[in-house]
Amino acid sequence: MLNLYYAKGTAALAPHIILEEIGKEYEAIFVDFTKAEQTSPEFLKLNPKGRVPALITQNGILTETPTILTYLSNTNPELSLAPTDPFEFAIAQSFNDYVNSTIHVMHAHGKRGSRWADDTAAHESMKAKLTENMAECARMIETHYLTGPYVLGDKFSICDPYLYLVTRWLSDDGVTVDAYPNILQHRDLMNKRTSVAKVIKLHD
Ligand SMILES: N[C@@H](CCC(=O)N[C@@H](CS)C(=O)NCC(=O)O)C(=O)O
Repeated sequence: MLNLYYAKGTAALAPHIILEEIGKEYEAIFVDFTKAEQTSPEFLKLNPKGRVPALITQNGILTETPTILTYLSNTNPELSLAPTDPFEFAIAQSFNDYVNSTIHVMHAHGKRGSRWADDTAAHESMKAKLTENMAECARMIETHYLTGPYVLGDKFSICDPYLYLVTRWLSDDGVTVDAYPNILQHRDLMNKRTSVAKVIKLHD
């Protein structure tokens, strides 16, 4: 059985939704950031990065959201959660990598500035650019990545819960999501899924 370590409002939401979509037995284990459990010796023994998501599989631990999403899709091929055509699959990876390497990092500049600088004035400076930078990410998704109604077109895939998470982060970071009709439509579509309705309660 798979174990997913998660915390509220984090990137773990994306694989959490996919685990529900898959419908097999799994355990979601809450890591309480308010108690700094992600840096406890027990958790660091599992994941030395001190981050979530972390997925424990029968072969060992997996970290990095796009990796976990791809693993879940590859181990459940009958559900077609990612394209099989190499180019189409690369497009899916391009989106998930963009979220992981650019959007997530940008979002972290809001509350986790101490990763990049010790100077509190620098933290404020990073925060001051947050909405502008996240709005640029929203524009890139709206005009470049999001084919619609799902990220890759007509079919739900491992990209969709990741965009759903980003849409929440956009609002948190002061971006007016209403200005992006495709993203808005995507959020509404995702809100109708049973998997999302079930999992979101644990992340709010
Ligand atoms: N690139 C990693 C980033 C993981 C990450 O930074 N997760 C955040 C939550 S969204 C975290 O665990 N933060 C804990 C901390 O900063 O102490 C991934 O996508 O899995």
